[in-house]
Amino acid sequence: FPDRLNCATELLDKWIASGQGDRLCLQGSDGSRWTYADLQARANQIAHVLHSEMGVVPGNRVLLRGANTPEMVACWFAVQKAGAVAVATMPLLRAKELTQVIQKAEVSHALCDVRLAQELAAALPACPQLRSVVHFHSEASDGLEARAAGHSSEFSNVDTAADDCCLIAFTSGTTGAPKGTMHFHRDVLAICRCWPSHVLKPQADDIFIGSPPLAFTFGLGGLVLFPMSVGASAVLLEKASPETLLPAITQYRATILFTAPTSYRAMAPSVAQHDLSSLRKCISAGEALPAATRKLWKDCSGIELIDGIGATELLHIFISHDEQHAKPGATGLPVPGYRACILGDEGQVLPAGQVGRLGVKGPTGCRYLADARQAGYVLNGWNLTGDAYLQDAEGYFIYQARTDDMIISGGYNIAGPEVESALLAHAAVAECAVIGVADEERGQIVKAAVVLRQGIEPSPEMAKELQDFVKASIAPYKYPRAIEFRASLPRTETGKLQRFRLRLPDDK
Ligand code: 3SK
Repeated sequence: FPDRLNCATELLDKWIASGQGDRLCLQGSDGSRWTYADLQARANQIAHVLHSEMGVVPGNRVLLRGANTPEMVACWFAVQKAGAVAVATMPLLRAKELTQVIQKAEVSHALCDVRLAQELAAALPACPQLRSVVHFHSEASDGLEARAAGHSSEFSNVDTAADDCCLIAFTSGTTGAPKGTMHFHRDVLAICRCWPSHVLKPQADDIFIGSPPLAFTFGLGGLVLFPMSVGASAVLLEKASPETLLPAITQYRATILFTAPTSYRAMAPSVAQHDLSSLRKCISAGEALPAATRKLWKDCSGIELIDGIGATELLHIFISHDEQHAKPGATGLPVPGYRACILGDEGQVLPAGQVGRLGVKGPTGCRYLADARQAGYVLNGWNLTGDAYLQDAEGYFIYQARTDDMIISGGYNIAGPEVESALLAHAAVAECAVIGVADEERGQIVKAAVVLRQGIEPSPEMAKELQDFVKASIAPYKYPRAIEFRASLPRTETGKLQRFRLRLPDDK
């Protein structure tokens, strides 16, 4: 990349400059349809508001708080154009969590959907550094829409450096205090050239749709950056769930779907009731894809899932496969541009077949904002994602567990996700999570938290049936000696399972 680079110029302005501004870019749940020229004009007006009314200067951190809407995307590009740093937050965050983010990122300005204003207002007394908040989707005379209307739809983008920070994405991970990961303008463009170019291979007439929030870099890439990098369009659903996604695919004739394994599993039984003939690619990421879920989706929809593992620290997906190279149980191969290996306890590279810590290197990588945990994430230049993997003889990477999800029971190492995959193959199981719990005799025993499909009642007989089912499909010593039936499982805002919460005494 050249030394001077602004990602808004490359992803948005270039389409208008090349005479393609009237291509469809975004569709919103409210029926709105934005062309690339509409998005540029709106982002330019908002950039003026940021610069001349709110006093934003290059390098300021601007909090963005909103659901997946075209206006939210316009705000994101306006921040880039103004040379500031976007700090997008999950819509569900509460005042306490917003306070942590604002303080940690030293946020000075905010653009907030008026429907989510309450929690931000509650955070303000503890955040004196946040000087100016403007609401969007607002009819107020001092709302963003009214302010933007008074400004030109032309804006000269700030001349940023390729390695100026342009976004800070927060990850709560599955444990611990939130960490801010810093990414540069060149990182945003690098992820568009790696996984989409080599694995997804989108076309200009593709219509992207999906569930991840734009504040999660999985959603930012999948629903904004990747479609815009090829001049395609995206449907932004404010309330995406397994129930709303299927009819939306039919309604918008969507061609590329981004969502998580749990969502594919929940949607699969209803696929036949919907016209999904437009759909050509389905991407699963956000957590490990169980082989049973891959098979179920293929059986019900006829479409082979494209699996991938990414990380907020690395911005997007770094190991994946296309439909022709899918291998049940394997996440895939390093995405061109990235390298991956399996590391032993001393940091040595392990041979094929051995389980160790996944290490990744590439054009993007972990830069925590003022956080001592940086030292634990990067070893000899390898980003340690916190996943235990093995590589098979063909070089495929096969997920074992999060490094802290290994269960040691009676001297055996048992990977919780393997037991989960075995349970998920049973038709009665909607979702499950497997953890190790302390046991005097065996050190730990395998315990499964199970959510049954609607209409199936928990009972001791059902627990026994599930235990026998697991014993019949994987080594019997791995079967869950304890089963707890639950109505739901604890998850992060990005949908990741929080197994640690199942280990807390009172989590229900
Ligand atoms: O797999 C993930 O969790 C992820 C995180 C950030 C960006 C993309 C992905 C798939």
